[in-house]
Amino acid sequence: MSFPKDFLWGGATAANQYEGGYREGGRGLATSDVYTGGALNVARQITYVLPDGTTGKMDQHDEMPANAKGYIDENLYYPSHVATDFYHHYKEDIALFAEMGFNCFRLSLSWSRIFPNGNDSEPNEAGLQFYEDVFDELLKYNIQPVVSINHFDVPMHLADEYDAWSDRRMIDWYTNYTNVLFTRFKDKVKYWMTFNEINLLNGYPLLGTHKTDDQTRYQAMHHMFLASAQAVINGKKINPDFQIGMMCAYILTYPETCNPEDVQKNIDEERNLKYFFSDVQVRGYYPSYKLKEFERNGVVIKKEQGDDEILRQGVVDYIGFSYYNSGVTSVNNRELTDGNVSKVVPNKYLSQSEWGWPIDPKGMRISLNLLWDRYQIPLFVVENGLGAVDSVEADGSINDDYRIEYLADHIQEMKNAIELDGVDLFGYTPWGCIDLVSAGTGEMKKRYGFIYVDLDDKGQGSLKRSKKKSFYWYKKVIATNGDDL
Ligand code: BGP
Repeated sequence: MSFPKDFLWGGATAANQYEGGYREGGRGLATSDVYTGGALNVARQITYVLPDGTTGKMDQHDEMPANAKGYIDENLYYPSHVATDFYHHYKEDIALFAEMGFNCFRLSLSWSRIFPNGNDSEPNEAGLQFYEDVFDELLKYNIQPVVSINHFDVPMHLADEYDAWSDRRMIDWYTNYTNVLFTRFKDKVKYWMTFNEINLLNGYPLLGTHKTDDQTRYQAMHHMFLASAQAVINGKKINPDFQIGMMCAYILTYPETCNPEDVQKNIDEERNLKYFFSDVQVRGYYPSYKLKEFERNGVVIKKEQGDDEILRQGVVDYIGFSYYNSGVTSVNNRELTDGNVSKVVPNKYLSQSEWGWPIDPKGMRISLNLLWDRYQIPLFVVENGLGAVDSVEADGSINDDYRIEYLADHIQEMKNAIELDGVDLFGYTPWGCIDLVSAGTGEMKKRYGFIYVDLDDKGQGSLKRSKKKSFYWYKKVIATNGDDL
């Protein structure tokens, strides 16, 4: 046996990088609307463009004039404003996903599309209707929606007024949001994930807090753990068939040498970067190593009565994780290269992507095994892929053999994990199945898709969709249930 016959094959996206329509249908502002060249660059002053080409300046929180064509900020393009415009292209895009044979599709919902301020007393019906239309369109082709409830942003109002997740009231507002989703979509969505890459969230805009010190971060994280657990508890009451997962960035790291110092450092690093988060969400309690660390560093988590019980009851059904690359840990902190999410020591055994991310297919099998051994609950690879510059040939073709090679090698290792190790892996949604804006850099030129979107780093382009070579390849992979890579 290789892939189980009901294996989920699809692709993954996120609202802030793909959806666009950022002020349409009553959507409120989100923190993702004001970061530009990547998640950490926050713009304060925005230049808007009027139909006659003249421009004006405004503060990031102001409303743009009704007749403005859009925003520019010097050379930076605002990822979430138009992005690659799923909002207006969803039917066309879903038809293309169906043509590839997807039986699932991962998308995130924009909280501020449903609750414009994040904590309004009533949801915005136009926002709910938009997602309902999207789900109906997917279901028409027998494509299961896989929903990330929150991916890398927070409604702006909550960040501005309450410093977002540092405020305990966020739990209630998130609970209200998830209750609305679960109730409205109980017959249309089975697979949910509470927070995208919870282990990477810190500061503004991702967490919506203005401070990044440990005390703020871990208190905010405590609120998120409770919000996630409460969502699991409530969701199961609304539909016991729901599968509600956590989602973490699986940052695989190897000790650089067999020096026990390197090995210990790697254990610490792995706990710090990822296991702390999955330990809480899968096991339902804080791990001892973290409690000791809090003690040493003077971090005091304010808890209320009943918190521990909620964490225990609200454990997740599965682990969704992203896997792109591995890193190396060393006690010798020499020469570090930038691998986006963490500083890594170069691994001489691996080649790298154009963005310096080490390419490590075997690391996929290793990650699956480490997660399976540690938790023994089903796994879902919800992001994986190669960010690369694609070129469109004169005849319109896009020959992305490098992407095919990367994905084939990683799928082979997923297959090995199932076949040779007995890992319970039930789905695969490679990242950015259609081109979208990069979260890490804000660029369009860093592409992951099977489907090309005509748009450049300045936001110029027709948004026309075209099929890359990898489109036909992935279609064949799905048709043969992963046998023909
Ligand atoms: C993950 C995020 C995604 C996505 C991906 C690729 O961390 O969940 O939102 O963007 O990384 O990263 P990048 O866009 O920086 O290439």
